[in-house]
Amino acid sequence: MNILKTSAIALTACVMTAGMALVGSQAARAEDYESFTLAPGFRPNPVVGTGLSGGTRLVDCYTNESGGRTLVRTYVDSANAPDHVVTVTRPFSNLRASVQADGDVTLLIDGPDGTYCSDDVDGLMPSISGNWPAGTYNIWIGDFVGDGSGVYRYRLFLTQQ
Ligand SMILES: [Ca+2]
Repeated sequence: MNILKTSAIALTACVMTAGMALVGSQAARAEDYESFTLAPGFRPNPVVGTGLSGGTRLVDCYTNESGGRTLVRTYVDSANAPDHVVTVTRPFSNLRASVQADGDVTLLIDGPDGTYCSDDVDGLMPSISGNWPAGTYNIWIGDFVGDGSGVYRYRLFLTQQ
């Protein structure tokens, strides 16, 4: 009887936690925000980074995803705190950065040859592919909430194509 009661309470707590996740305040995990050093032929392919989207810094960036130049106003973490730092030691002819998350997220990449931005390529999920010169890339996963406590848990995939 007592065991049953305890289980019911534990289940209620789980449901409440899942509900609260929808309004943010998720906790980061030890494995989040990993940095990567990549060269063509890396294994495993893709490598996967994790973390929580968004931040309180509003960034204006532009995509060409809708057939024309489109402004994306997205919230990311501060300029000196990228979610992931990717060091490319030899250039890639075709590397893709893509994100999967539970909500509408964005992808911002500041690399040696410029700044790139993506919002909705695969549904609401962003993706940026092309040639990546050698150098250091700062990557932020943004959203449209502007809540610094971490809104959507995401997975970032870096895939050599
Ligand atoms: Ca999006």
